[in-house]
Amino acid sequence: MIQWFPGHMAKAEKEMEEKVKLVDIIFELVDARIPLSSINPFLQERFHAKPRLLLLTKSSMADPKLNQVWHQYFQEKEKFHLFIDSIEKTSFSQIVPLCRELLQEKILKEKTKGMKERPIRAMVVGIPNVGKSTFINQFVGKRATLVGNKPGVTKAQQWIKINQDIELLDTPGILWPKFQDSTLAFHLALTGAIRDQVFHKDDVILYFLDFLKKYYPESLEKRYHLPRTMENLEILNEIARTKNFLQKNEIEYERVYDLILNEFRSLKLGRITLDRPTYAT
Ligand SMILES: Nc1nc2c(ncn2[C@@H]2O[C@H](COP(=O)(O)OP(=O)(O)O)[C@@H](O)[C@H]2O)c(=O)[nH]1
Ligand SMILES: [Mg+2]
Repeated sequence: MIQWFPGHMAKAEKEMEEKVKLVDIIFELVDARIPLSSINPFLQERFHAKPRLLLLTKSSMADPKLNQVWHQYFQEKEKFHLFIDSIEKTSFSQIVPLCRELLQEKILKEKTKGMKERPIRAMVVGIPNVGKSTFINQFVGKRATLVGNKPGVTKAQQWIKINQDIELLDTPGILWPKFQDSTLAFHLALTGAIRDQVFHKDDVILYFLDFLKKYYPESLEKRYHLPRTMENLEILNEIARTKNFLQKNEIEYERVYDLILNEFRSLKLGRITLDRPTYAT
């Protein structure tokens, strides 16, 4: 099991707590390929029931069939979720309407109090590498303007006005992933949510080969022309031989691991979703 003790995280979380107070809604970004491994189940508890919109990023990298399955799952559990892709801006136009729906009561309350209509204030949170920066850049686009500091906010905090309807904090809150079990940790490692240096690559790759054999055997066959029945070590050796990853007749396993990892991350193995709702509980 992976050991990982981030000393700076407590401080970062404290800062985030302050920021959360300033917003109407939290956009929690999760990776559509690992919706469970990348979600923070304690977010709402922690942040005083602040409304949350779950945005499943990189949905164009995830298995379309599994996107459907996950959609069903969240439909029952969490009505307010959206599959997006920040590169292609998929479903971006649905974000504000969903926010309005989620915040309906609050908006109505302010209206009946005679308060002037104001933009919804949102902030982005998520574990590393889910696409927070990419989302903010793409959501903001070119037309947005910096709003500057709000009165009463001690710490310099930039707000970006997206349009009349919504403003976004310019820096995201970084959440820490959970390592409840090794499957979860493997999924985080494969998608790049935890850096390559902190896990044992051989464990991750062996897990991934088993996973491919079970759920995506056809991509193993298509990409490497290797049968799904082949032993993992044999698979690694075969790939090394084809790619000529040999040094003085010794197989360079590190290079094979990196190749497989890169091919998964660059979609050369197809659109693959790692998390399945079966171990949802
Ligand atoms: N295809 C695709 N790639 C994405 C998406 N969002 C982020 N990425 C890629 O994922 C990587 C991490 O994104 P980044 O925004 O830096 O993540 P952050 O650590 O949460 O800020 C980058 O290589 C992005 O190009 C998305 O919606 N679709
Ligand atoms: Mg970032």
